Amino acid sequence: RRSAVTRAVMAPDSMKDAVSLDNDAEALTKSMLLHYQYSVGMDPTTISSNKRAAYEALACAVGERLAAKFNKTQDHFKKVDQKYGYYLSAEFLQGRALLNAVENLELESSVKESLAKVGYTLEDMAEQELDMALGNGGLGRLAACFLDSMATLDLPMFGYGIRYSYGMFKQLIDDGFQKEEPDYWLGTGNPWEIERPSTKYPISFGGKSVKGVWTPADQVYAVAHDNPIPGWNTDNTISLRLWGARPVEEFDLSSLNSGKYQEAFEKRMEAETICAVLYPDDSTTEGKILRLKQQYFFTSASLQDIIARFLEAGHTDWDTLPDHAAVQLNDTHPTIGVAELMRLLMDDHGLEWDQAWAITGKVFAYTNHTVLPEALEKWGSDIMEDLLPRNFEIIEKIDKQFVKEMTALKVDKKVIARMKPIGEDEWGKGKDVVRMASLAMCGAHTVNGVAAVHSEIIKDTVLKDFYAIWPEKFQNKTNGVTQRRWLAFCNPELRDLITSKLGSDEWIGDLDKLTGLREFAEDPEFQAKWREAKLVKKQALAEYVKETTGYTVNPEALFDVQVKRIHEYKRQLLNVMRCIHQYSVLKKMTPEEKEDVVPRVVMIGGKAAPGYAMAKKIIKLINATGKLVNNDPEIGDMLKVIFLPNYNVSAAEIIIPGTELSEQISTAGTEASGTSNMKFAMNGALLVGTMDGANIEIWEEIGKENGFIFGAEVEEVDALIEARNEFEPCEEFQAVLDQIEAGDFGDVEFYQQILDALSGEDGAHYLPKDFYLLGYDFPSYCAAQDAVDAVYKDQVLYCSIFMMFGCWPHH
Ligand code: NBG
Repeated sequence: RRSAVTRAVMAPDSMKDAVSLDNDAEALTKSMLLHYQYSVGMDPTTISSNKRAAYEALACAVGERLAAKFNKTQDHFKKVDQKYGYYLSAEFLQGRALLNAVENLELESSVKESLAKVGYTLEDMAEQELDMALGNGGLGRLAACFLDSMATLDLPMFGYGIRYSYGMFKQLIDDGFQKEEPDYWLGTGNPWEIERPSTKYPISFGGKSVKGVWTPADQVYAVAHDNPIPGWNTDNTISLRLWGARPVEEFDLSSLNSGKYQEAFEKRMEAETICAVLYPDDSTTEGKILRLKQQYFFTSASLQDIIARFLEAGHTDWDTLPDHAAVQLNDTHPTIGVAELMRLLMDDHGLEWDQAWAITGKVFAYTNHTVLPEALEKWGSDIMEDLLPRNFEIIEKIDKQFVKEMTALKVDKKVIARMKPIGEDEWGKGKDVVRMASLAMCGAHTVNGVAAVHSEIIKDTVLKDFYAIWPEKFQNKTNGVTQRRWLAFCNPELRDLITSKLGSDEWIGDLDKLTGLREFAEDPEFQAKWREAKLVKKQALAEYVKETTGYTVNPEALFDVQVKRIHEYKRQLLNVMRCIHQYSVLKKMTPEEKEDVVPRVVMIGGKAAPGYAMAKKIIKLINATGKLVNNDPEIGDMLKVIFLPNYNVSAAEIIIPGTELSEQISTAGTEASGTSNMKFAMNGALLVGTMDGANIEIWEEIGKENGFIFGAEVEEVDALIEARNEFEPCEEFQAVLDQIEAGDFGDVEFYQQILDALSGEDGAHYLPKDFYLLGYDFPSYCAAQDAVDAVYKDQVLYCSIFMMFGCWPHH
């Protein structure tokens, strides 16, 4: 976009004063109107009738204020020449930018005033923006929250990722089934990014490498796109730098001249394909070559950029690179960076192996986000060698060096064989693979898990062998979320209440300050206000439910929510099975018993990976349950079961503030951390869950007596899985299975896979029978839900407990 500054140069003299970047409503209105005319290119008299164009003009007006701070920050960084932190992530689940920028820049009242003049509200404008959904779930949203924190904490950081043209697919629900639609989020333009066509790096693929000299077959350019990320209560505005792919040669003129149009544009198409689409997998990998291409593409570009910044600052001593750059690898996706930094240091900058290896080992740190072994990426050695022959050569040498080192340490040969970066694929086939987690373990100085329990589990499971030799590399960094987006901005009612009680809004920058509310947890007046604030958000959520599903729900009912990717280990199935059970219980009740029921709306939302059949069947079962229960006049408000379609960041901003009970019910030991548990807690929702991930730390903080904890614990799980064939589930659990089998929810054949997974013989499904222990945990889950009902009946008690959650300080 063109800036208002250049515009003013072209504009008549009378307009020259209109470029003030002040934050008052007058200055902002002027900017917006100028942009409406000159950046968006619209007739000024139409602004009140063209919402989309008005949004674009507003985004430009806010965007240039962001850019001013951004420039100031980058300038400052250069002057100080400090150590930068770099967060390399294949996913950034940013959501919308407008409200976040408006709030962080403290523009809310000016923007509202400016918009009122042209007949809009801030919500009208916010709705125009498509979510920047360049991530799948927790891992990508964590990256986005980290950027927000880094900016707010005044840290000199950069985020690096991929500018996908298509983000996370849009989920439609058609007759209860998930349908996917591509998310062409850039189709309406992105007024927030700053494209930098001159900041570009060549990225090579294929060809041959002979004795360290790589002759690639293909090359593309990675072009930088900066997305400014503002901090709260600071000028610090950092960049999320996303790489887009461009062909090295625009197109082949000779083919074009001879009429071969397709051939002429082939290279362009090939380049654009690299960044075309986000892989919609969560916690599992899709070993497609294109994905490796994407990973190498953004990792190489980022490392080249990091080196360029180091050189530009005038540094000549390579050994000091680790004093100027710390690179965090978000999961295994960017771990090819270990080989790539070696390549850049040796081939482009002439360093010897040993020096390059010493530097590399001080630059990288690696975060592990899952213990599901299928999510630790492995690439066929043949694929790696074909696509990145020079990097493969380097990995081979790292492999040899590792074996030598381990042999010297007298590590058992078999153990070395299963640890080394290149080895046999244990899933059979005897094919050699490159193990990306192993490469990360060799090349990084530390590895961290994302919650205390998870960091312990990786030492005993997926990274056990490495823990035995390098215990000093292991750390924990429990996940966190930003209270700006997830409380202050999405729940202004609660924000204002908290601020008025604490007498300051400092907690928006320092969440520990929330503990100051604890002494008021039992104060009736404060409780009443808290409930009022919650009711406003529940009403908003009820409207959202109506709009997106057509169902009417009662805002006085208990709002019970589980929103996250659909996965067997997260056990949405356990949730819906309890709904089915509860439905039977309600059906059998006398009118007197019914009087005593706590009305509940159970909401479940989330996307299933398009190729994950089981997850898609679970979605259908939830919808079918809703259809049966919600239309039963005997049930009325006592129970509603709702599937919330197309769960994404913007939906979460409506759903989370309106929730009273959050479901975090994964099988113990499977959910690395979870992050929605924290967002719900901040918004004062009770938590029903297992002793898993960060739930454990939340309860440690607020007191287990305030938790609705159920289910097997980590230490018990292995033995229970082992004994699964002897285990007889309770009658109630069996009754639910029988109902499914009786066809109450439609086609039995369709649900057979679910039935097999839960009760079939081993081998009926690709995992052992009831691998996730739904049968075992079912009774204690139901009991925990009854306990929630009992507390909910005593609104004063309920309120004091959920205020304890609201006071949970994040670390
Ligand atoms: C996810 C875990 C979550 C965790 C987020 C962020 C992957 C591979 N892992 O439990 O399942 O909260 O990462 O760390 O997406």
